[in-house]
Amino acid sequence: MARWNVGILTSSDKGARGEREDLSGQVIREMVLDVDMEVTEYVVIPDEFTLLRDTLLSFCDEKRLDLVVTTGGTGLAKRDVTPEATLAVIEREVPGMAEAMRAASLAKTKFAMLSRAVVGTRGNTLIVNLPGSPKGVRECLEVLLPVIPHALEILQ
Ligand code: MTE
Ligand code: CU1
Repeated sequence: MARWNVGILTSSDKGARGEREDLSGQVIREMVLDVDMEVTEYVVIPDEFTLLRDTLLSFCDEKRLDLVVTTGGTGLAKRDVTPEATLAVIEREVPGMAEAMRAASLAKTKFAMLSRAVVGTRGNTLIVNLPGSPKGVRECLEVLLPVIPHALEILQ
């Protein structure tokens, strides 16, 4: 059994309608496996604030996951509301983690400055927003994953 339980929340209107395969969710699944984590919850839902917020609440308070990784909905499109839903449920922000992934991403693409991704904690759960593209997910998780097990240990 893996040490940490992870939930993946993909925020995508097209994905929820079955019009787009969730490659970003797959990248998250593969990458967390390497650091003693197991994906026990996985959903693809449309970019709706209430749905996102309630799913995050359920992942934290009912499923009691150690880590929730979201992908998508962090940009400037009118329907991008993942950061707002995350801010509605977290108790404390972890700005350094969001800053670190933005800084590292900025070295690869100028468009990284357009992600409004938030990282924070609710109870014993760490919530991490990632951008929507598989490339963005990979580049951001590469930065955060080496630090996340230590973060989770402190959070217990
Ligand atoms: N970060 C990394 N590391 N790599 C990327 O390719 N894409 C950016 C940015 N962050 C990107 C990235 C782009 S183009 C956008 S619009 C924003 O994330 C927001 O993406 P989202 O709306 O899919 O969450
Ligand atoms: Cu973009």
